[in-house]
Amino acid sequence: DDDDNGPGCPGSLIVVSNRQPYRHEYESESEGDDGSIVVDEPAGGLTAGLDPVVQEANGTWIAWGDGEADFAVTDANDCVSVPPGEDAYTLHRIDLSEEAVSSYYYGFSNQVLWPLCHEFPDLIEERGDWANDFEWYRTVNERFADAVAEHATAESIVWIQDYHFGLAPRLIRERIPKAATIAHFWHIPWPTPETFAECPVSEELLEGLLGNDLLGFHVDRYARLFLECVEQYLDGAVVDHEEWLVDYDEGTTRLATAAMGIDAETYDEHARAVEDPDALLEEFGVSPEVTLGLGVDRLDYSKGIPERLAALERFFERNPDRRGEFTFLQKATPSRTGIPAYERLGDLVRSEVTRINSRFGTDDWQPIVYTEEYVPQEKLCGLYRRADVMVISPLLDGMNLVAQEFVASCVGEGSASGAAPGEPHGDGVLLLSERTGAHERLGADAVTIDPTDTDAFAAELETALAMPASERRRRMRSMRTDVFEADLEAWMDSQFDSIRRLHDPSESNDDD
Ligand code: GDG
Repeated sequence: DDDDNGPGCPGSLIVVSNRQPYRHEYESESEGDDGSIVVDEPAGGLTAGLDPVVQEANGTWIAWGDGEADFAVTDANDCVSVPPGEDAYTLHRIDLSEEAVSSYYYGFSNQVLWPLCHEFPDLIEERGDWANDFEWYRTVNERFADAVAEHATAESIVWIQDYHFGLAPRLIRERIPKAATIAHFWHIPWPTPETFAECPVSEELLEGLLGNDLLGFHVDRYARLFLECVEQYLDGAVVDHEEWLVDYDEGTTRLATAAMGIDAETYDEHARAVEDPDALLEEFGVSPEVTLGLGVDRLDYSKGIPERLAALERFFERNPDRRGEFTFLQKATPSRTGIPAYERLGDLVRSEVTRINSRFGTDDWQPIVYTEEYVPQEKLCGLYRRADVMVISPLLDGMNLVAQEFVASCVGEGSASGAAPGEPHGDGVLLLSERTGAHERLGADAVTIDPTDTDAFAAELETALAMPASERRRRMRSMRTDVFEADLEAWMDSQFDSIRRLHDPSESNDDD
C-alpha cells in the first residue's frame, strides 16, 4: 500500500451532496462592474475536507446549485470545472425549482427525516403534508441519480452524503454498471424501531438505503438500530447482526462505523494565531475579567439550548457568589428559518435569555450574552481558546463537531505560534451530553451531562468550575490526543479502506 499520504480513493470518485463546494456569484452590482464572476471557497468542515480529495482524484461532485450565476458559468450539461483556474474536477450542479427546494429540502428532509432521526416524531405530524414532500424528495433523488449515471463507469466509487438522499442509492444502482461501488455516509442518528414506526415511508426508505454497498454511521449504536429497523420493517431482508450485513433483493449492504473528525491542525493554528482572546470578548460586550462559559450551536431543537439555559438559571440560583463573576456566551446560528419548529425555538431561546438576564443581571453584568451573528472561523477559535468551560448539551446529535473544535482550539496561554499540535495546551473543561456521538470519543475525559436533568446539569457545571488545574490539563491532553489522531483525514481513510475491502476482502486489517 502506498496510500500513507492522506486519503486516496480506490477508484474514480463521484461525490453526491446537497451543498455544493463552490458557489459562483456575480460581483456586487452596486460597484457598477461588468458582472464578472466571483467564487466562494468551500465552507464547512465536510466540503472543505472533501474538496482536496476530489481534486486529487480528478473526480466529479454532484450537488444542488442555486442561482442564475451558477447557471451562467456552467456548460450545456450543467457542469463546470473547479477550482476556478485549476480545473481539477467537475462540479455538476442540479438546479432546483423553488417548489422542489421547499418540499424536498425544507419539507421531507428537514420536517420528516430530521425530526424522525432525532426522535421528535410529533414534529412529523405537525408538517402534515408529507406525501407531496415525499414526491418531490423522490423526484430530486431521481435527478441526482440521473446525473450520477452520466458520469459513472465500472470503476466508479459513488460516495453519497447524508439524509437528503435516502432513496438515491437504489435509484443509482438501477442506472450504473454493476461493478461500480455505492457508499453512503449518514451524518445524523438512526432512530429506535419504536420511533421509526412513525416514518410514513419506512419500507421505501430502507429499500433505498439498501441499494448501497456500504452504509456508514458515526457510532455503532446507530448501525445496530438500523439493522433492527430493517429486521422489523422490511420483509425479505436477511440481517446478519454479527457481520453487519444485509442481503436484500440480490444485493448485499455492509454497515460500517467511522466517527467523523475535524481538521484539527487548522483549528489549533487559528487558535494560536489569536493575539488577544480577551479583546475578542470585549467585542461581544463581555468583560475580559470573567470566568467564561461558551455554547456554539446551530439554532436547532436537537441541540438542547433551552435545557442549557434552565441549567444556567439553576446554577446562578444556587451560586450567588458566581453572579458578576461567571458569564455564559451563547453563539446560536439561525438555520432552516421559516420552519415553524425553528421559529418557535428561536422565540423561546431569546425570551428565556431575556428573562434570566433580568432576574440576575446588574448594571454592569449579564449572566448570559446571546448572539446570532455569524462569527468567522478564526474568531470562533479564539472564543474556544478563551472558554473556561464549553457546554454541549444536545438531546440527540449524530456526532457534534463543535466538541472537537473546542478541544483542538484549546491551546492555552503563552503557547508559541507554530508549536507542534497538541503541546502546549490549555485547560478548558468540556461539558458534554451523553446523547452525542462525540461522547463515545470524548466521554471519558469530558464532564458527562444528561441535558434533561436540570439539577444534575447545574451541579456538573459547578464540578467543572471547581476542578483542579492539574486534572483539567490531564483531561484536555487526553482529548487532544483523540481529536488529532482521529481527524477528518483519518475518517475519510477509514471509509476508503472499507470500500477497498468490499472488493478485496484480503485487504482487511483484522488479524484472523
Ligand atoms: C450535522 C450533524 C454531525 C456554527 N456557527 C458558526 C459556525 N458553526 C459551525 C461549527 C461546526 C458546525 O457549524 C456545526 O456542526 P455540528 O457537528 O456541531 O452540527 P450540525 O450542523 O448539526 O451537523 C452532526 C455533523 O453533521 C457532521 O457529520 O457532527 O451531529 O447534526 O463546524 O463550527 N462556524 C462559524 N461561525 C459560526 O457562527 N465559522
